[in-house]
Amino acid sequence: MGLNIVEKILKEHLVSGELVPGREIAIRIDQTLTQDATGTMVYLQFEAMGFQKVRNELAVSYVDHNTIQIGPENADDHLYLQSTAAKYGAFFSKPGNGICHQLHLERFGVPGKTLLGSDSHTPTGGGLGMVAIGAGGIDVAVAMGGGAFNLVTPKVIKIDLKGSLKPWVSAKDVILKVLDIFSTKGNVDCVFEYGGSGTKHLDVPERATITNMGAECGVTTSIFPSDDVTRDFLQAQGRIDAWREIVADADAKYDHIEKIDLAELEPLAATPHSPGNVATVASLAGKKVDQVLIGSCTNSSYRDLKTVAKILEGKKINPSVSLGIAPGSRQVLAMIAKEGLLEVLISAGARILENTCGFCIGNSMSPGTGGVSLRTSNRNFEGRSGTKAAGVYLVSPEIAAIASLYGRIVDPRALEEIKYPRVKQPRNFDIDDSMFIKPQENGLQVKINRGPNIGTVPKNDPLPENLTGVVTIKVGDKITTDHIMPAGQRLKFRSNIETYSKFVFEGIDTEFSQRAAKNRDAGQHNFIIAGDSYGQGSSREHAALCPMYLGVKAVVAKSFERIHFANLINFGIVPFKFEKSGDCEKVSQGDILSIAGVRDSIKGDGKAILKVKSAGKEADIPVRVVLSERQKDILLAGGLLNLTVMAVEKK
Ligand code: MIC
Ligand code: SF4
Repeated sequence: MGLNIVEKILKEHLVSGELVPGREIAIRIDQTLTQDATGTMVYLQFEAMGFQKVRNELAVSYVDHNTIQIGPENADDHLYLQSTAAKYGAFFSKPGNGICHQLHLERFGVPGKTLLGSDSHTPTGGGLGMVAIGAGGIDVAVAMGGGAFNLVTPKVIKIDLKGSLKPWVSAKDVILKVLDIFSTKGNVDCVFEYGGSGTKHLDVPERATITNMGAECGVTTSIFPSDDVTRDFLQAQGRIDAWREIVADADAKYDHIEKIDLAELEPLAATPHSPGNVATVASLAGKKVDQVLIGSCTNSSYRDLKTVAKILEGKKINPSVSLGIAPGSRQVLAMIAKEGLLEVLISAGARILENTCGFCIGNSMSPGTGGVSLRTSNRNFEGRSGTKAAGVYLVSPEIAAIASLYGRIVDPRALEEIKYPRVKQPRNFDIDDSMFIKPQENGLQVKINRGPNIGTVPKNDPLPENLTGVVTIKVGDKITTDHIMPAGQRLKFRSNIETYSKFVFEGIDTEFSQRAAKNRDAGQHNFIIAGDSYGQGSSREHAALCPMYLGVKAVVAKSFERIHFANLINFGIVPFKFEKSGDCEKVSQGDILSIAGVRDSIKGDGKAILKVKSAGKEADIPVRVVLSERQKDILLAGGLLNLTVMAVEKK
């Protein structure tokens, strides 16, 4: 029987288990990437687990999230990361080099390889035909130590593309269409595999825009074939040797096939406050816009910025708009500078921003109160921009550029005064790898630079026999890890769990952290009750690590998203699901809860009874957590760190 692309690559990397959808497998990880906001914890855990050297083929430590450097914290992190990369054998990408996903695509990605990254947009590498997966930091630390990565064998959904995009419609509209079809929930343990005759009309950066934002659907990853288009990209990056063809067999099987005719798509936007709220640009036309931001790992390639420059050429932006542009990498910035396009952007009135995550993670360029911000990034969760009372719309670079000229949303297909600039991939990209620092030969002698912002990894106790405590918070559906663990102005505390944990759920309930710490200190366990799709969005393991530090022992939800589910287990928090989702309504914040014999239930089939007590209310609610044997061991040990340290000590 023929194989699809995902099966081919997983088969080549299988360490244990069977490739049967729904079953847990372990795969070998060739490449890893980390970024500074999650990376400090990755390296702290790598050290705490007793690893001496990076053992996978390639590890790259990028600095792209925290580059604002107000106060010493960010710089402390950078120095720590530079010294750990040198000591343990990773490449170090200096701040200013660019955004991890764009850089990895340009300089390191290899078709057919596996890539594990401590960032949810790692699937950007799927644009090059890699199985590229986002994970919690500790899973990446294990992979860097040579360990396998465990995942549920995904169902493979084929997205069959035909035709080609019309003027003013671009890759962003393809993925917004996919989000419109599949939404942001219910796609856990699936992969989108793109195929069909339409793929040959999308270049690698366009494919990467599409695979990048598959993360918003909650799929494990997204992937394109490695074909002539891939070869041309690698050739233009001076890396033709990295190319190999990987296409699906003609008789490959899929769990589902979704057909999209590229020629039928129109410009789309995601409206506040979810990437899944998709509307046509035509239906939003006329909406006044205050801010336009172009960049992020989704849409900051040479193609994107050149398109924007061609639209703005010879024109001035609308006086009421603030336009910010952040190139994805130094390569992109250098190329648009050399070709005079940077000058075009500057004279149009754009603010040129550093080539980092910047505005996307809310640590700069927050819009004004009540403002409307049009962005080419991938997430528009409430408050992520740094302004809760702002509306963020996600659009293509084309729609963003046009809006910056008119001061409102415009469907450009009807415009006669501006011709659509179709930008082609250059024959050769500019190559200058001088901001990558290679692993050092005598690395082990390097002294680690541990400034005061570099904390330690908090310890957890093994899971107790019984859980008793209170519902410290009850939240609704689609709670993102941005809700749980805000980034933006709090981002600089990522390496310091004691301080960072003061901000857990800050945007929803400013007193959560104090309440939880008080319960913990009184010997009570904290419970979180949640609705559907708990833990959407980023991979930040801090959304499990900080609650663990505050004494949270269980989250009981209607359903969970993949990375966060794994992170909760990795930090010894039991992710129970309601057996009947309607039971969620029977539990309220402040209720007294208990689960007797939780260790036995974990050892067995994961079924347990959640006893609820509060004034005038008593209920026994069936809950369950379905776990692999490996996950059971992790939870019983109180987390992956405890388990790995135990295993290393035994050796
Ligand atoms: C994001 O886009 O939310 C981030 C910031 O890149 C996160 C990682 C983090 O929180 O550091 C992600 O996507 O995983
Ligand atoms: Fe950075 Fe934004 Fe991409 Fe996350 S989504 S890696 S914050 S650019």
